[in-house]
Amino acid sequence: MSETWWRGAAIYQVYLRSFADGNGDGIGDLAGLRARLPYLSDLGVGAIWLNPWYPSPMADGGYDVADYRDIEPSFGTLAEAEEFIAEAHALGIKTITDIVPNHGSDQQKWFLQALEAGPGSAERERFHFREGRGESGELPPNDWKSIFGGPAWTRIADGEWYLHLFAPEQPDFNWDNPEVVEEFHDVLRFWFDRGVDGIRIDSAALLVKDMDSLGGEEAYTDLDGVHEIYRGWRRVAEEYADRILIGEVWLPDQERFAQYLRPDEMHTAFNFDFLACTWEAAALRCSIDLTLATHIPLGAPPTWVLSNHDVTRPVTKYGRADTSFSHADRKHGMPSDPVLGERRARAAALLAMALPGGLYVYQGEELGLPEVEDIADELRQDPIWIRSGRTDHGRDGCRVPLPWSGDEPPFGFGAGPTWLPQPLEWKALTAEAQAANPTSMFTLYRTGLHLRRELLGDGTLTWLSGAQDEVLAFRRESGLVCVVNLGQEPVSLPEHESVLLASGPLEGNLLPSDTAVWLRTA
Ligand code: TEU
Ligand code: CA
Repeated sequence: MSETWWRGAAIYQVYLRSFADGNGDGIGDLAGLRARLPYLSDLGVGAIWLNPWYPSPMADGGYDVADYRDIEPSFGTLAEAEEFIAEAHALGIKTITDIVPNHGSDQQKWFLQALEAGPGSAERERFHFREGRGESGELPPNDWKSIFGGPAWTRIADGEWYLHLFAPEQPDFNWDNPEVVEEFHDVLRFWFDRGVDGIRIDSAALLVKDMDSLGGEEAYTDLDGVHEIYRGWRRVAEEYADRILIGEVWLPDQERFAQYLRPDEMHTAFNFDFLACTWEAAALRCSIDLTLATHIPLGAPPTWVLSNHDVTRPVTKYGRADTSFSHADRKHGMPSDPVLGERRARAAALLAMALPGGLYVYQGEELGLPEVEDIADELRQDPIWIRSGRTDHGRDGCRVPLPWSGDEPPFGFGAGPTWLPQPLEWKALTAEAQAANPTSMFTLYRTGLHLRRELLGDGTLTWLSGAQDEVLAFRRESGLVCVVNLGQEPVSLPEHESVLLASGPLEGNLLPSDTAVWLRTA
């Protein structure tokens, strides 16, 4: 078993805009993050992944990158980013930056040059420009739909159309063009040279397009050509010591997913199957088994993700009658029982932390923040809201600035009003309030992450025989046994030496419903 840091790391996801504000403008920034590094060190994380921190018009929260080699001014400066990397390293925390290769911003230099240079130019060849259909080109080149809603094509003044799988402000690069390939190799080197330990690759399966295909996701999802791109990226990563590539690969087919993890491609990828899984023992067991079966033969460590900046917060999701997640139906407004949701989210956290491989924790997950569903419509920022014709409420509800301390907004986030308003009820959920409470979600995560470092991480698991259908029970190499009761009735604990950690109170030797426990065994 390899000892490299990333194989078993707990990676904390920082959505910078909403983490902590250092200069009081209501927007999180690098100064705020640097001031809170001791919090992350104390929490026990091994690495920090930051969502895009580059100059951006923020048409999609920074996933519309205007310059891949600089820092968004409202977040800070390149010098501050370098200081952040050094300070994290001094605390033993690795850093991971987010690269967006599928598309840039419409304000990015290359796109502005392409508009200027006109049809047929080499500048336009860096993107997907086409003439329209119809008598005067008034119809888009094909019927592809944007993932955010509406057509995937926008027409410009000279009559040509350009492709954007996401918002119109995010034109797609043409990955058949060697200039694009070279440019991103250079961007990777730029950040590796500045000391980042890993790269999270945004929308990694979407880069290659089959323009002759009539449409539907199969025209741009997981085409074979993407693998050659990541082989090139791996060669760049190998020029440096101990740097990794992490793919954002949403694919329903685990066999196809696993191809990205071949030894000459990415090191790891996010396991969204587990994130989307319902709170049911059989479904979770099946997802865990499938994940292990696809990763272990490749020698790649699995990853476990309960949330991120694109999905419904776990306490809200698990409090609903339907506990599944899908981008197509976010279940906005579906009633959620907060007590049940928190109980299950606590149990899910101990489950995810005990599984072999890497773990991702999205900021606020450790505080048990719920999805904020009552943001006023006019304050919503996610392009999905407008582009879906105000039918899909989008992702703002999991991106509300963190509550740090105090009794009222901005709860220590900064000095003034936050870019999205915080609910008044978050007074009980501040990091300060929770740190002092031994039964809080924060204390559970903190204790769990520290134990995990010592006893868990990379490796494999053995299911315990004889557990009831509604119970997940497995042993790790260190002898730690994790038991999760997803049934209605309490169940007896297996033989053990001591209880290391439980997600809720035990009833003597019984594990109550929707509760998880870590046991030390011989
Ligand atoms: O997401 C890629 C993606 O396709 C989905 O996660 C997407 O957010 C969802 O389908 C919308 O319903 C990545 C980023 O994580 C996301 O924040 C960006 O908006 C997107 O890429 C575009 O860069
Ligand atoms: Ca700020």
